[in-house]
Amino acid sequence: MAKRGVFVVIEGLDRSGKSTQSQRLFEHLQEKTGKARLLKFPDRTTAIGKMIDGYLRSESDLDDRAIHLLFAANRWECAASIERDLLAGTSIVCDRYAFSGIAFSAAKVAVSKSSEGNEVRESILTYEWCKSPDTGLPAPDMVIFLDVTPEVARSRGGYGEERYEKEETQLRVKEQFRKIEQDVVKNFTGIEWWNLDASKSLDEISESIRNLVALPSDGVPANINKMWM
Ligand code: NYM
Ligand code: MG
Repeated sequence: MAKRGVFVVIEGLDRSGKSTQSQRLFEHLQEKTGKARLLKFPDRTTAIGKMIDGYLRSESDLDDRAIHLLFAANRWECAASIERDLLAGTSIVCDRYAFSGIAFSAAKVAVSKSSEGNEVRESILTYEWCKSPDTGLPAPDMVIFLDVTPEVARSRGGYGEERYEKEETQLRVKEQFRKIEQDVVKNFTGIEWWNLDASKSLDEISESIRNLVALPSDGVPANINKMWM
């Protein structure tokens, strides 16, 4: 296995258990290798992150394209340090990344009424447009998607108060994640995509994640791929 760290992204809908599992994987890698870093996007602590936080809490309104670019900029703020740490042998666990960026933005729809009075939903941003601002970011070695049904999410206390935390939105976001998965599997062989059933117990999921991360199919390649390139 090459010396560089492994870059693992944990993705999923809201309430899928990403944050708990990211924390656990981070602790596991820290214990095993002594060199691990936990990241979370959006990183609400930076100046850009504070703008994102205000938007998510509906304290501010922003144009759909503007907020999409802010989410991407929030990742670019970290890009150089991610590369540096990976090359220095530190493994990175990241709670959401560019995949959430596409899924939540491409899922946005404008609702209008047809001449017959039916509700019509039209996408606001295209999939390709949503991809472009993240192009060139360091790409992870693997994405672990925690797959949760709306029923399970509801049984965990339902969604919160933030923007996007509605069942109708989450279903559309899930469709976008499926599209991203197909795109990754077909076109970006440097990124392994795994789906895990997130309705299982926390311990079962942690164990599956540890097994996946212990066995990247061919070890960690020395180079770092670029997102969507
Ligand atoms: N989100 C997250 C986006 O819309 N675009 C992005 O690029 C990222 C990283 O922000 N509903 C959305 C997904 C979530 C929300 O994330 C906040 P979290 O993990 O609940 O703090
Ligand atoms: Mg959330």
